[in-house]
Amino acid sequence: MSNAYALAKEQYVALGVDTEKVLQTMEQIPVSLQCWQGDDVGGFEQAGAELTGGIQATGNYPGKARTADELRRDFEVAASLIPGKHRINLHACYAELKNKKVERDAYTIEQFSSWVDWAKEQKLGIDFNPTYFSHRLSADGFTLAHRDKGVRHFWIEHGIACRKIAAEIGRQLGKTVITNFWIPDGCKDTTVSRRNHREWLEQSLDVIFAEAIDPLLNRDAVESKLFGIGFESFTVGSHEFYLGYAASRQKIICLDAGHFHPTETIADKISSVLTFVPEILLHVSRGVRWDSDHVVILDDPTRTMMEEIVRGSYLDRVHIGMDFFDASINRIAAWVIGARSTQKSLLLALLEPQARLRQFEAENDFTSRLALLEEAKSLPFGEVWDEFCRRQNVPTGFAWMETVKRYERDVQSLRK
Ligand code: RNT
Ligand code: ZN
Repeated sequence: MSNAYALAKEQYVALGVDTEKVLQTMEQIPVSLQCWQGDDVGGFEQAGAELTGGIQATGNYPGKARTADELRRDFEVAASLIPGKHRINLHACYAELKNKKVERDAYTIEQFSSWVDWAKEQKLGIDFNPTYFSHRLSADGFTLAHRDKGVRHFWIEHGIACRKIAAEIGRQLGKTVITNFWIPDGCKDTTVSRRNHREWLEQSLDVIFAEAIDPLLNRDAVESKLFGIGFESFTVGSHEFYLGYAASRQKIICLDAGHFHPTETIADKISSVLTFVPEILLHVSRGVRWDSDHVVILDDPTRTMMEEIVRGSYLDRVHIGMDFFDASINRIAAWVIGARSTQKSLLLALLEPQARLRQFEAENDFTSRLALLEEAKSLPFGEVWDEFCRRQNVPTGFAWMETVKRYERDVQSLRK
C-alpha cells in the first residue's frame, strides 16, 4: 500500500468513508466499451460502408481498425489500460459474414462466433445492438416506424434475429447481454403524420419483444433521442415515447447523455425514471453543442449522474456503457480516456461522505450539507484512483499514454 494512499484512506475514514469497500465496489462494476469507437461506426459487413442515420464520426486521425481482427487487437490494448471489469458493446453491423451473403434479417450467432470466442478468451461480457442505420432499407430515414409494411417487417425481423443472437451469446458466456434498440427514424422537416409513425413504432417493438427471453440471458433496452443530423424536425423515438414504452412494458430505458437539449443533463432523471422502469442503461457520452459524441471527460454532468446512481443505491439497476465515436484523436486513447473518466466519476461518487451528508439533511442543517459537499471536492481522491489502478495492474496517471504511442508507432501507423 502506498504511503499516499494510506494517508488518503485516513482522511476518508475521518469522514466515515471506507476506501477499501469503495475499491471492492469499483472492481465489481463493469464498463461496457463500445466497439464502434475503434472504427468510426463502420462495421464489417462491407468495406467502405457509408455511416447514415443522422450520426457522424468527424475527424480523420490515421490508423483506424480495418478488420474485425484489427479492432479486437486495438480493443485489447485499450482494455489493458483500463482498470476493473470490461464488457464489449457490439453492433449487428460488426457481423463477420466470411464471404457469405447474409442479410441483416437473417443474422444468427454464426456471424458473431469469432466475437464470442474472443470474448470468452478475454473474459469479457458482451452487449448487443441491432443496427438500424447504414443500410439501403434505412436510406429514406425510417425503419421500424416506416410507412411501408414490408420495410417495417424487414427491420422487425432484424430485431428478432438480434435478440436471439444476444440470448445465445448470453448462454455461451454465462453472462447476461443487454440488447439496446436505437433507431434513427425521423424527418428533416415538419412532419404531419407523427401519430402514425409513433403507432407503427409501438407496434413494431411489440412484435420484436413478443417472445419472452430468459432475463439471465438477454434483456432489452430502448434508447430515445432528441434529433439527428438531417433529422432535425422530428424523431419518432423521442424521450416521452420511450419513457412511456419502457414503463408500460417494463423494459430497460437507455439514457444517452447526448440525447437531450444542450443544457439538459440526465442526473435528475435517474431517480424519476427508476421509480417506474426496472433498470437503466447509460450511454455515457458528451454532447458538445449537439449530440456530437465527444469523448467522456470528468465533467459535472458525468459526475452528478454517478452521484445520483450511488446516492440512490441503484448500482444493481444501472448498466454503465459508453457511447462516443471520435475520429479526430487516437481511437484507442479515446476509449481509455472515456472509460477512465467514467470510472473516476463513479469513484468520486462512491467516496462521497454520504452518511454525514444525509445526517445534515435529516437535521435540516443545509449549511453544513453545502459546506461538506464543497469540502469533499478537494479530498485526495486521486490517491484512491491510483491505488485502484495499481491493484488492477494498469498504469497510474499519464503513463498509459506510452503504451498507446508505442502501439500507434508499431501497428496503427502502418495501416493505410
Ligand atoms: C445514436 C445513438 C446510438 C448510437 C450507437 C452507435 O444517436 O446514441 O446509441 O450511437 O448505437
Ligand atoms: Zn447512444
